[in-house]
Amino acid sequence: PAIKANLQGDVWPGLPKKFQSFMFFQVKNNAAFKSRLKTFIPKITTAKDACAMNEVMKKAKQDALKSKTSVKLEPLPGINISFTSTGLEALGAFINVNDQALVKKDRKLSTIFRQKQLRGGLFEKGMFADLVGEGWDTPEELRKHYHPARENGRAIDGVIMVTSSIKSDLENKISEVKQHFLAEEGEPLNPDTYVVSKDPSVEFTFSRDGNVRPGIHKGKEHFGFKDGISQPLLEGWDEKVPQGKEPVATKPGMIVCGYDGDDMQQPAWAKDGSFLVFRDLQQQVPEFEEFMNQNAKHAPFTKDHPKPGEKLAAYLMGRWKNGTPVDESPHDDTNEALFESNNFDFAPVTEHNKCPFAAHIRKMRPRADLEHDHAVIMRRGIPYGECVTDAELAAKKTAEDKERGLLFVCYQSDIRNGFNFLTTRWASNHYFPDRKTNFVGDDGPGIDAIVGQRLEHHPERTIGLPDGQTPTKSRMKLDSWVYQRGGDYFFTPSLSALNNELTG
Ligand code: N7H
Repeated sequence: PAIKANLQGDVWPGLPKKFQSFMFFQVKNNAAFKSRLKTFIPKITTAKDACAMNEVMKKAKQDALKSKTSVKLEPLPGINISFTSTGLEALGAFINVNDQALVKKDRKLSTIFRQKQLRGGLFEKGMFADLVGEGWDTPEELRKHYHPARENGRAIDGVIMVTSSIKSDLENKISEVKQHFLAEEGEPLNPDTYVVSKDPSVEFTFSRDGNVRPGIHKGKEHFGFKDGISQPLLEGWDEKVPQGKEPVATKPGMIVCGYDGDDMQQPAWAKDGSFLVFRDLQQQVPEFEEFMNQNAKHAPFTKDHPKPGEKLAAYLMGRWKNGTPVDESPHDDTNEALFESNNFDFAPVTEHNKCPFAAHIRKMRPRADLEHDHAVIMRRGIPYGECVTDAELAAKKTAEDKERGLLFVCYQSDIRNGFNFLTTRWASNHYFPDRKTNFVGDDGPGIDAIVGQRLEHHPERTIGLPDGQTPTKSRMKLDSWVYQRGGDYFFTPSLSALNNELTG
């Protein structure tokens, strides 16, 4: 099948969304789930549908510009579905290769299962075993919602993502999804009055809701930075973007299974699928602001700057809050032409006089720091929670009853070489980007201030800051403002795999 009709739309080109609900589920009755899933497939939003929806949005924006009115909001609802390894197991399409009893019982069967098995051990392990197992995450946090201790292992079998530009429309879609999987067979479609089956196919165990921030905060995450500026452009899939907004192109196989750039040699049914990582990341906004205001005076580059706290925040991020790259404009964020610029690569990469080596965007996409991109992700997250209040800012502390952050989502063809690599080998590793020797002391460029995590034997959380000297003498001790609250590893199959291997 043509790629666009076979790929789920959130992977690429992305679903337009103002509101998004992540409905996590456990499979309760394998056979019922399989048959309900079969009839659910036509409701899934493909890449082709998403391209058409993006065109509608583009046109609405153009019309609004022409007629000088506000953009007419269309609901443009989207639905995608992804599974953990236990979810695929429930559909009989994945088997735990560590199931030695089965391997012994039927060698032939186990060979068939092995051929069907998705390669990439982290998917099978899940986020809890991976990140708690290695000591990065604390079990208490992950257990709260996502991994309540369950005798028989993993707590989540899959997630249905529902998106829309209009809240009431999102709510209707959620009810439709629930009815589809929960109602007695043959119930007429009426999400308000259906009778829940005595033996439902799944249980929706919990959900997480995100929304694009309203008004002037639109497009900005909770710390106030413009987000969604830089994404890998897939070679041959994405149109070329205008000069000055051009990130390094990426082989489609880095993101979507079965294409040039995917070395995983997955079974044929994985083609046009992608691995999804979901991570619930809480942000402490007043604490972040307070740190910047207090510590800006110790930064080497804030003298005489009108907004010292903002400048320090920009250096930790690699972009100013309005998107201006520090590499292109280290002292000033007023040139509108740079607000969404991707026209930089940190070269010359041995000099440390503009963007810090360990700034968030540099750690996460090192551009010229590496000879070629070898770990790339497609980000599709959405903020959650209320905006920070004036009272919290005045108190310099997140209120006890408030939680806000990012429902982080990314896609890749290999979790180890994507999310896991970026988090553990780059963000949390003080010595990356490597081959930077011009520091005083041995602690390298430093930790990613936003998402770097620390193991006990690691150096304390510090970052090297450009100070006009070689070697750099200035290091700043950092706090943490982003806390993991749980998540998991999923696979987002193609429409043909859903139709054949998973429900056939
Ligand atoms: Fe990051 N932020 O708003 O503070 N991120 N990020 N991220 N991030 C980026 O360029 C943020 C997180 C990447 O191509 C921007 O579009 C926050 C994780 C990558 O130049 C901003 C959180 C991971 C890029 C933020 C968070 C990444 C990127 C600049 C958590 C991966 C693109 C906007 C709460 C494991 C780099 C832009 C490039 C950019 C923020 C998490 C990765 C503003 C708040 C967990 C690859």
